[in-house]
Amino acid sequence: MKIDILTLFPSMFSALDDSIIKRAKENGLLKIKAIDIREFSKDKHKKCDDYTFGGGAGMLMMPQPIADCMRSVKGYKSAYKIYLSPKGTPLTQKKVESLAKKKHLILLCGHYEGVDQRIIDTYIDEEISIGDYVLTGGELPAMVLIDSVSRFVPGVLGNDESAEDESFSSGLLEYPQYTRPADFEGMKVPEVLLSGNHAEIKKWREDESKKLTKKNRPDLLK
Ligand code: 4FV
Repeated sequence: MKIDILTLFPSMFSALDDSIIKRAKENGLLKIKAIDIREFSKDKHKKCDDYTFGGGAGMLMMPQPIADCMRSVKGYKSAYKIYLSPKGTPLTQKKVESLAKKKHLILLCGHYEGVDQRIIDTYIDEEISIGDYVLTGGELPAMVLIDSVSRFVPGVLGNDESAEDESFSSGLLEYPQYTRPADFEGMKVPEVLLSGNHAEIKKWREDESKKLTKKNRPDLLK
């Protein structure tokens, strides 16, 4: 999968240069590139933001640097172009799995109050939000999207890591999990998990998932 990121802060994406994503980049499974929008500003001072028409607090990212940056990306017309914004559709595991089937994603990261609407109307296929709160920029949401989508790109997760049987894969929250030692500071692992009785274990896990989902995410049960 090819992922191009349009951002005013390309250095933030060094956070992806570790662990699973780093390995996937080295194996050529992921081609991730952060492109500095400011390099495309035609303003003599490389200005990329300006006041909003109609007044109102805050600045907005100007259309020209973003448009030229977008058009500089090879194959931008056929890529699936996403703007990370609190006004977008929620990023869910279902959405993540559908995005993981795309060959080429372009992610636009906003700053200040956001970007000029004409960029969204002209280039963006979908606005996506990672949650109902306001951040200082779209970079962290872009990294959240890249990390979650990468897990579904074949070969990115080794066989000891699995995207199956986890929270949301069954529409429920995942059951509690334990590893050695069976007795940690007097706290014991539930007997059923040591029983080897897979039917019993499966039942216990389903019950625990339902219980936890009812407690933390009753909306998922509806
Ligand atoms: C956001 C979110 C988010 C809004 C103003 C960037 C900020 C600034 N993006 N999910 N929540 N973006 O808060 O995706 O431009």
